[in-house]
Amino acid sequence: MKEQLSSIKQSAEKALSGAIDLNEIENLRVKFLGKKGDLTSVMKGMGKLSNEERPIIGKLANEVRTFIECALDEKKDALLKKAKAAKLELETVDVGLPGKIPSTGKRHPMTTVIDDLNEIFIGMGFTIAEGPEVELDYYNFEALNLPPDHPARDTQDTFYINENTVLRTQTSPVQIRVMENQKPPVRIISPGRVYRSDAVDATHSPVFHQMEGLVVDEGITMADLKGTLEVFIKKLYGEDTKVRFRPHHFPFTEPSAEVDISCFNCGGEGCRICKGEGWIEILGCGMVHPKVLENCGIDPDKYSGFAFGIGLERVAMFRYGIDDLRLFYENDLGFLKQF
Ligand code: 2U9
Repeated sequence: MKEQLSSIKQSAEKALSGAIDLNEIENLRVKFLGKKGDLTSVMKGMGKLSNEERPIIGKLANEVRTFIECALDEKKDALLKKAKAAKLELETVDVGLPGKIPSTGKRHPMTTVIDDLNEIFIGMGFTIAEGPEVELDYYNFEALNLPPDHPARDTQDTFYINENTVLRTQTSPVQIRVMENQKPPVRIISPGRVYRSDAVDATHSPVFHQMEGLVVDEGITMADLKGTLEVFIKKLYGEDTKVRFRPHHFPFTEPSAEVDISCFNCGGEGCRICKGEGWIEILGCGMVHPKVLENCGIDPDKYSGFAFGIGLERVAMFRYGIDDLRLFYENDLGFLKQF
């Protein structure tokens, strides 16, 4: 039995020295010390020993058990330490390596244009007003002097949510809502997304951006309209820019005008950008129609106002030399990274 015990000790020692992972250690623990293990089966035979031999073999068996237990623990510790060292080695940070530059993105050219225009008007005492893009027919059309069968509704055909609800075709409904809730003086701009039922091409899109402005107070005249827009235009296109007001018609303003600026490319000589005209149309405007004021509960005999609207894609296209509107909405990083 002595030989058996010493052979178990030796083979445990040998097996442990070759063990490479914790799984193997656990298997060896079962093999040597488990209920059906080598040592247990030897000890089961101790009953057959003489009274003299039993304590000697018992002591020896205990020593072998303790030896194997210690060896298992030591090997387990050594393997754990080795694994930890390998993990640390793997996770070492080389502080000398160049850092990764995070991709921060850029502002969309449309956002830049809106921010610039906001800033100009805020500097002139305007505040920014916002409102819903899904709008009641009443606010988008009727309150603006466009009853259901008005022919001008054709040029502002939009998307209907239901009979009374549309995607707004201009930001004017924002101003109607402000006037309903606020007594004059009113001095607001409303930038935002608007919708029209247009097919997509280089100069049309069913969704685009515009900014409208509205001033209502006692004694507001066409001179205020012209002065305000001239200051705005010169701030945006430079002090030398000439401004021209051409009579026009809008249902919500009377009188109405379209505004041209001298071509920023050729200074008025005529070129490819202004199509030889020397002038470029940039916005529409007029004195708020008395009926529109009345619709908002504002007395047109006491108050008057002016309004204007400017398409922002056109401003951005001229500023950045972009000839296709679709580029603004395609999310092509190659395009967007240029701004
Ligand atoms: C109220 C009363 C009147 C806003 C105005 C225009 C003229 C205009 C176009 C410019 C290019 C739309 O984006 S575009 O296609 N807009 O020409 N807009 S007057 O008039 C208002 C607004 C609100 C209460």
